[in-house]
Amino acid sequence: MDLVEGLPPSCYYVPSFITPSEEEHILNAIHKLPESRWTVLSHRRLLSLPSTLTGSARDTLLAAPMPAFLDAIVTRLQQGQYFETSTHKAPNHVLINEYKPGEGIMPHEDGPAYDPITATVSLGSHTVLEVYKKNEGGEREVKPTWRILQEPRSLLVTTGEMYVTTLHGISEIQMDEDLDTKQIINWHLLGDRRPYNTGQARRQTRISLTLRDVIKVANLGGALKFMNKRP
Ligand SMILES: O=C(O)CCC(=O)C(=O)O
Repeated sequence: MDLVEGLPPSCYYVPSFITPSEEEHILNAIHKLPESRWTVLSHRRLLSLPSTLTGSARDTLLAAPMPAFLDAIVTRLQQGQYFETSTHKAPNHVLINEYKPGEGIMPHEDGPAYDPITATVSLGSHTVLEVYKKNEGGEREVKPTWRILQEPRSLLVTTGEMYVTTLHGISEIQMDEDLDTKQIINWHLLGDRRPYNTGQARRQTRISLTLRDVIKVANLGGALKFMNKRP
């Protein structure tokens, strides 16, 4: 496995996790989803499948299959044994985020509703994920300690210590700068450094797939069978 050295254990980066035709197939399927399924925020839009989490703590998934257009990714994640230690041994939920150039996500933690394994596949554009340590008081440090370049079609897996001891976010910028072996922790693992060799890269629209295993799953049986229809 492609462990990202220099980061707290364990973080894996896999370039070309999916092929260009798989990327196109998945993007087409996402673009066919009804506009009404998206939640539009000021700096990105997002969509949860099979559904958003419910319950008073918003930590429960209503049992339903993952979308069929993610079959290849889910199978490959299981083959790679990334979810070997998680409750259901496979992701059961995907959060789809769409970022236009200049959009991003505030530094945050992924929280206790999920097993501590996050698998992110990037579609359509690269981005740079910024990872922040927490100080002794548990607050996040002002500057990121690490920057991870995620190429289109790559996989990033965050588990273990890294999941609980750090926060991650994406700056709201159009152009990523300072891209080199010193400043990008996974530089040596990139599949193709050529687009980044000038040290700069302009972002395009990026769709990320964040696959996770929601710990609590409610089986509501036949009454809600219609929710099991796979997009
Ligand atoms: O889009 C990304 O790569 C990050 C998404 C993220 O941090 C999240 O969904 O919690």
